[in-house]
Amino acid sequence: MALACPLIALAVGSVATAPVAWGHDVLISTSPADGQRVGAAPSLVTLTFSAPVLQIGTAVAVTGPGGDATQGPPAVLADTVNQPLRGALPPGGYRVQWRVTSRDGHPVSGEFGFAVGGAAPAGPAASPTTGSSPLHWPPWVWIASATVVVAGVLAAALPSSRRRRAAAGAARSSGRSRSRSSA
Ligand SMILES: [Cu+2]
Repeated sequence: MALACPLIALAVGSVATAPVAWGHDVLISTSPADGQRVGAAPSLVTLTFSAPVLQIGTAVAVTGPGGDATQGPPAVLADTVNQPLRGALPPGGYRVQWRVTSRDGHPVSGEFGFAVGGAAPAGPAASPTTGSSPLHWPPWVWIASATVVVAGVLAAALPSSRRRRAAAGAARSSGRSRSRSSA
């Protein structure tokens, strides 16, 4: 049981923390907006979330005709993330790929595009996507997987004598059914 106890604790713990998965933050708006065409190159890309996000794990990549368009790291200010851009960005389509850490500790990510000058925006004009984290499985998945883990641990922890008896019983019954079917 020395191995079994930590496994059971892990399974029970994952069920207990599962409801937290429903509280992650979402992207509310961006500047420039997804699909927007701006006349002059912006000096910042701003992302606004539904609640303050954590400082750790924030990443914003902005790529355009000249490659990487960012200048320095993103700044997290409560529910807003500002990514400074290089000066004199060439006209064309720009693609923004972002990732932040929600208050509940889960990563949230997505991408969008905007254009500088007359060019078409780069990237999908789709709504922001949420990174697929295993922590965002619905609760029933957690309960089912935890049940399987606990059942497996209990089966492995059965005294070997009981398992031998059970195996012997299974062999006897399968032998009986074989002889019945051959008769
Ligand atoms: Cu979450």
